[in-house]
This record gives sequence, C-alpha cells and structure tokens, in this order.
Amino acid sequence: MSYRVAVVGATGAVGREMLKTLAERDFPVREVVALASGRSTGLEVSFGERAVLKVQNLERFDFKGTDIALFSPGAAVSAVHAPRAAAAGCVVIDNTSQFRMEPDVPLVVPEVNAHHLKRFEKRRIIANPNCSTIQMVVALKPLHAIARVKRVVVSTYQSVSGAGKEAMDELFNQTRAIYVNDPTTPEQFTKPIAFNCIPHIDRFMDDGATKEEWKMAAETRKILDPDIAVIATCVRVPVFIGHAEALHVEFEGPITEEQAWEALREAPGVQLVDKREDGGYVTQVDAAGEDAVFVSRLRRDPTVPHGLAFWCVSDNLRKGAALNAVQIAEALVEQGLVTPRRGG
Ligand code: 11C
Repeated sequence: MSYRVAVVGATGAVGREMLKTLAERDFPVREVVALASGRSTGLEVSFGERAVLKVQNLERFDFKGTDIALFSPGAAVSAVHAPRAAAAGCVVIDNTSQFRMEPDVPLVVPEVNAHHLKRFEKRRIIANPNCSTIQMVVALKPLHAIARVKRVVVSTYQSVSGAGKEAMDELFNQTRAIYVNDPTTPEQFTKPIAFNCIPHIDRFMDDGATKEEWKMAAETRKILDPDIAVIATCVRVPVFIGHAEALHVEFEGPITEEQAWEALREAPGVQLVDKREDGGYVTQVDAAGEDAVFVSRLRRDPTVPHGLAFWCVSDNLRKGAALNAVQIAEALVEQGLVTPRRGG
C-alpha cells in the first residue's frame, strides 16, 4: 500500500525537514505534493535525494484523493486549510498550535501515547505537540512508569530555529555585525539574540507566564497524565538548532538513579549519554541532525523526598516537529487507521 501525501508549508524550515524525513524513512508514498502560500508557488523543494518538487498553491489545491497531509504553515493558515483538507477525506497531521487542546483532536508523541491516535476519526485531525513538550514527555514517560511523576520544574534553552528561518538569519547576521562593529537592530526578537539569552518565547499571558511555558504544562497533561504539575521557564539562546532542557522531577514514590538509567536505556526514542566525565553529555550541537531525545547529567535531587534532575536535548526541527509528524503517519499506517483511497 502506498499513499498520496501532501506537505503544507513546504518551503519553511519544518516543511523542508518533513519532506527530507519522509524520504529518509522511506514512508510508502505514491505521490508527494509540496504546498505553500501563493507567493511560494513555483519554487522548488527537495524530496530528499529522490526528487525535486514544484511548490503548488495551497489556496487552490483540492485535497480530494490525498490520503495524508502534514501541515506546518502557521496556526492561522492551518485554522482554515486543515479542516478543509479533513473535509475532503484527508488525514491531517498538524504541527501548529491551532488544534492541540481541542478535546476531539489527539495530541500525539508516538513513543508516549500512540494509543490516543484512534480518537482522530471525528475531526480527522491529529496535532503534533510543541517541540519543547515532545522531548520532555519522551524522557519522562519511562520514569513515570516506574514512580509516577508528580511535579516538573523545567528551564529550557531553545534554539532560534524554533522561531523560523528569519530568526536563524537574525542570529547569523547579528553575530557577524557585532564582530565587524556594524549597527544591528533586533527584528525577530525583543532583544539582541547574539551573545545573549532571552527569557521570552511566544506571547505573555495574564498570569505572567508565556504561552510557550503554558504549552509545556498543558500539553504534558494532555499527552502523559492530567495530574502532572509543570512549571516552565522558556529561554531563547543563541544556538541555531536543538533545544535543551534542565529538568527537576518530583515523583510520587521512590526511584533510584540506577532504575532511571535502566529505564531510559530501554526507552524508545531515548538515547542515554551520561558518563559523569568531561564531555560525557550531549549538547545541542551534538543533537542537531539526530533523531533521538538525548538524556545526560541524571542525578538524585536531594531537596525533595523522591526527585531526579537531568538534562535533555533534541533536534527541535526533527523529533520536535518533522520526525514526530512522520512517526504519527507511520503509526496511523501500522494501526490500520489510514488506507489509500485510490490506487496504491
Ligand atoms: C519555539 N517551541 O521554539 C517554539 C516553536 O507551538 O509549535 C514551536 C511553536 C509551536 O519557538
């Protein structure tokens, strides 16, 4: 069986990564269609090493006959076009924040809650979580199975690629400008991002948290367990690709470092690199281009009765976005929840 797959937002950083990931993982495609806004129509994007695709206009595209659509065009565009694709019979996997918290839209990280996928049938939309949530729940899941996570205190160190291609360009150009003493004004960020850290991602909410911090809490509860308390501080750092997180996790019951290491070693999607020596941990530069969620620096947190602290890093464009979306498509196929509508 093979599928007609559309990638919406195909010229963006995540859209390009989706095309690359579909090709690399040999997803069974009959045809791949690249879609974007009118101003990108006619541009060319690569489908891995396999083909060069001409970008088509999303506004004019008829989703009839398309089996699966991976969306990453921005929430406002998804709000209009994802339901249109679903109404045409396509299964939508949406990487934006538009539908994530809607009760009849499953929010899925396949290693954690693939069993939620079957709830997609009413809306035909599945939401891909925020990148900083995805890597955190992949690492928490095996530990939750041992001792039930009660509370998480997390600080993030998020790369500029989370804010898109222009943000990556701003880090590059600003870094260069500082070296050569050129004037530079922040545009994509509220403060200079070169040689700086900015404790502000997404908009401010009434309680003083940012929307990114709220997402980490609300999405974790929807994906993993509604009883988990999460307090996050999300920080943009001058790194191009890869998000890092320092987690302090309090559990309901006892859990030893040895139990945690063993569970993480076995956990799908996790790579444990924890040598307790110089360089024996993973950084964002190491994780860029990789599929795993890396866990390092795991140790007991002696300030609470049952606690662990650890460091968690992943490529936000891959596991944090494109790879997770493609894994959802693979899980739909494995669970027999999507069948090609024509030919195949
Ligand atoms: C960032 N995590 O790093 C954001 C990007 O809700 O899908 C992804 C935003 C989202 O800026």
